[in-house]
Amino acid sequence: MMNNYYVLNGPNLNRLGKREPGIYGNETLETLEMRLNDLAQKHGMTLTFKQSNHEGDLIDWIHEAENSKGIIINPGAFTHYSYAIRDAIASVDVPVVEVHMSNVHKRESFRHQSVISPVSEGQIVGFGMKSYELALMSFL
Ligand code: DHK
Repeated sequence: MMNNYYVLNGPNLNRLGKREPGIYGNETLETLEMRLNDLAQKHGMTLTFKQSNHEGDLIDWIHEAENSKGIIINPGAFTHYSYAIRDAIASVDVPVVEVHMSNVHKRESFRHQSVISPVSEGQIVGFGMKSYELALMSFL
């Protein structure tokens, strides 16, 4: 696949729609994937979607994405402390954009730190599902 990008979602993002709707909204992960597919199609991009609640799965998919054009990742709470995910990103030569639905800087102080940002092209936070669409657009 020539113009393929990975969209990786970490722990608890399978709960979108049910999980803390005041923070994460009412829409599901399936809706997010449909929205992103629509946008990708308009720009001749294809997407590979993955979600896991397990750190090792995310690491394996980062390695697997090494031949893709880019990775959009929301590592969930792993963002704040997973050196293993950070090192997996550093181990592949693929641009990575970190996204968060909520504005992590407005929330608890443990969410203010990202160990992922130093190995990412950029970080988009606070725009709900639009954070992912903006991340996809950053690859144009
Ligand atoms: C998602 C999570 O699961 C949290 O652990 C992060 C992020 C924030 C989000 O806003 O998408 O702290």
